[in-house]
Amino acid sequence: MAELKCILWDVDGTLADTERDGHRVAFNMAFEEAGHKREWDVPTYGELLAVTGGKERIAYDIERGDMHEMPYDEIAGLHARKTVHYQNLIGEGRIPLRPGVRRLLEEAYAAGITLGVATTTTPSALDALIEHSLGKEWFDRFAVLAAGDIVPAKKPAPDIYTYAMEQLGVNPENTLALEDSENGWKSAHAAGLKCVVTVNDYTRSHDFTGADLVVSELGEPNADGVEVLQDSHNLALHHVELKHLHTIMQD
Ligand code: XBP
Ligand code: MG
Repeated sequence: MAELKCILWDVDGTLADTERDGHRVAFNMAFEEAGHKREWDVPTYGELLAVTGGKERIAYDIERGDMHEMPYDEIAGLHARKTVHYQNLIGEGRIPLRPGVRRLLEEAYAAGITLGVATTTTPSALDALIEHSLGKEWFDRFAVLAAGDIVPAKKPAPDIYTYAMEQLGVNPENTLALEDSENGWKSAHAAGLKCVVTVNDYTRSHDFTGADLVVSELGEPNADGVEVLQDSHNLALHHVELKHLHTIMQD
C-alpha cells in the first residue's frame, strides 16, 4: 500500500494516436525523398512496432531484408528527415489527444501529483506534440521529459522509467505509468511501477498479463463508458479518474 505521488506518461499511442497517421507517414515521406523504394503500409508498420525507436525500426527492416543495407550514419540521416516531416504533420494539428488525456492530466496537475513523460520518441518530436496538441504550458507542468536516446536501452528495458524517477527523486512504489503497448508495459513493470494501459488498434491483442488496468481509452464522463479488458482491482469504472489511480496504488 503506497501513496500516489507521480504519474509517468508514455507518448506514442498513449497521449495521442501518433503511430499510424503520424510516425508511419513521416517515415514514408523520408524514404521517398531519399529515393528508397520502401513504403510501410498500415499492417507492416504494426509488425515493425515490435521494435521501439525509429532508427532501431529502420535497422530492423534492413535486417529482415525489406530495405537495402546502409551504414548507420545514413539511417540516422534518414531518421532526422523523418523527424522533420513528423514535426510538420504534428504542426498541422492533425493528431488530437486521446479521449480523457487532457481531463486526467488537468485533474492530476490540480491535485499536486508530479507529472512526467517517459518515451522512446525523439525529444524534438515530443516537443512538437506538446506544443501543438497539448499546449505550451505543459512544458512547465511536466516535471521531467525523458525521451529518446537519453538512455541506451529503449523500452521494453526499464531504463527510461528509472531515469525519469531518478531525475524527479521519486520512488517506484509511489509512481504509476500510463502505457499503450506490451513493450511499454514491460518497461514500466520492470522498473517496478504499477501500470494502466489504454490500448489502440495496434496494441489491443498485446499481452498485458499482470497490468493493473487495461481499457480501450481513459474516456470521458459525458461519453459512453470505456471498454474494460482487464480490471485487477475491481474498479468497475465508466471512465478513468484520479481516484481510480489512487485505489490502484493503495490496493
Ligand atoms: C514509440 C516508439 C517511437 C515512435 C517513433 O514510443 O517506439 O520509436 O514509434 O519515434 P513511445 P522516433 O510509445 O515510448 O512513446 O522515430 O522519434 O523514435
Ligand atoms: Mg507507446
